[in-house]
Amino acid sequence: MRDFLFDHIQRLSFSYHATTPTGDLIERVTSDVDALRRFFSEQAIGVGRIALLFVINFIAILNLNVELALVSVVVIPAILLVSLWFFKKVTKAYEEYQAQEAILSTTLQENLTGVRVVKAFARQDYEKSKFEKDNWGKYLKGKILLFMHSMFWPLSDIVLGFQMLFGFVYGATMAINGEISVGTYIAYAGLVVWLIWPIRNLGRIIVQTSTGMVSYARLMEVVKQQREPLFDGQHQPQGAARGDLIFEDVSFMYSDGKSDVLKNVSFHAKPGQAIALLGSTGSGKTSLVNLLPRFHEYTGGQILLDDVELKEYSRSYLRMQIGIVEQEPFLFSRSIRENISYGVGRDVSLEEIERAAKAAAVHEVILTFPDGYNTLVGEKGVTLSGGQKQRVAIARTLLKNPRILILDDSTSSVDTETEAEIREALNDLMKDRTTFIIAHRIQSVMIADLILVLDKGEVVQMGTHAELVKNEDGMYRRVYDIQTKIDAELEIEIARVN
Ligand code: TTP
Ligand code: MG
Repeated sequence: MRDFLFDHIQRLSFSYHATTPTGDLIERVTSDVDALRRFFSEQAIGVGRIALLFVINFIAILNLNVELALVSVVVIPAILLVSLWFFKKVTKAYEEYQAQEAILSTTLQENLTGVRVVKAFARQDYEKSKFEKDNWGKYLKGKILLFMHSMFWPLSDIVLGFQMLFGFVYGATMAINGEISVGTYIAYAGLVVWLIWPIRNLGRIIVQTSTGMVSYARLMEVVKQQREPLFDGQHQPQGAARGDLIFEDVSFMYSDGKSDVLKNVSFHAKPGQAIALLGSTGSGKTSLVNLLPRFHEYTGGQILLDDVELKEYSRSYLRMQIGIVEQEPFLFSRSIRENISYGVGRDVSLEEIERAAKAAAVHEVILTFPDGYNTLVGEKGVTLSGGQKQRVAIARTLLKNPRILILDDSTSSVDTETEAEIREALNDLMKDRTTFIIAHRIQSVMIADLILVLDKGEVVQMGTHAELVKNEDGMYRRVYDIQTKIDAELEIEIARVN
């Protein structure tokens, strides 16, 4: 079950993950699966035992005397009713308890992930009291649950105690009146205890089933989510794509968004060309390139890859053809070697990995680590700087050898010298691929065959560097002027210091 959930959650869409707290999912995969397992191993087995004991003893008493047998089970409907009533109450209380626990694990998970932010803003006290509040909420919910159980037990025991007493008195009266023999009465007294025991446990099982049902429902909520179909496309080309991309009037809005993030974007990227996207933060650059591997579906217009609409391709095919170096790359807590060869889909030699690392200007850095390429990244190993992470991510993408390469701001956290180094390496690698470069520095985009200047989701300018620079009033020229001015001032300053 847990394995299934893990696989399932990995296959859900981006928008599902964007709106679901990680802590909540962790809670469902761990605690709820456990509750369900406990239910099956402890309760479900008990049901058979209870039924068997009840039937055997009931038949035994029936053989002694029919009237006595019926008298001994009159409370069963009452017990059932009370149990069902408690079942409903406990279900609700347990639901709230689990929901609160999920809130608590979300708080915990976010704080651990964001511990640097918490420290940097000196918010430990705030976060501590927030956690305490959530934890206190869980404690109260747990107390309510406990209280319900502690109400149920004495109540059901009292009812059953009266039942037993009633049976004894009734049987005794029958014996005194000579309706049954004393021997029968003694046999009855011995058996009735074993008739009450299963009834008592039936109540317990009904009440405890609620926890199993709640966890089951919580798991089903996740299971019912649509997986992102990976192989749905009709069009499945055999070989690699050529990388010819045409955007026609493409617009796009996030499923939870209010307005279009991209508006009527049209351009043509020919195979092997480099397309640069320039624009202020939030102008939609990342959103635009994320449409290509179908992380999200565009809402208007069309995108053609090699003259076939993108929606015709399967996601798995597109993702094989497209390599992305993300804005904030993520590395696993595994060795650097594993991180670089991640997702290549074939065996790769160390030479290949080294070649990719050299191209991404990170080979030298890796050699300075204690175990070289086998050094672990993250908690148990070295901590990489932002720029080093990005370069490892570039190496990873280069090794995948995609037809379409997307570099989302991938040189933003490296120094100018390293950037030039990477750019040189990339120039070679970009040769036969359609490449999208998202960058803020003019130097990174001026080599592109086509530059798109984005503003609030619209393409406001389009052309080569030479063309765009000529337009004195254009946004591109403005950015260019500012950047060259800063660079010039910087050079003067450096010359002065030296
Ligand atoms: P982006 O496409 O992320 O903007 P950007 O990549 O151009 O910006 P940056 O240079 O900082 O990387 O976002 C465009 C708009 O879309 C922005 O207003 C936020 C919005 N948005 C969503 O509504 N949902 C999302 O999941 C994302 C990623 C963005
Ligand atoms: Mg971005």
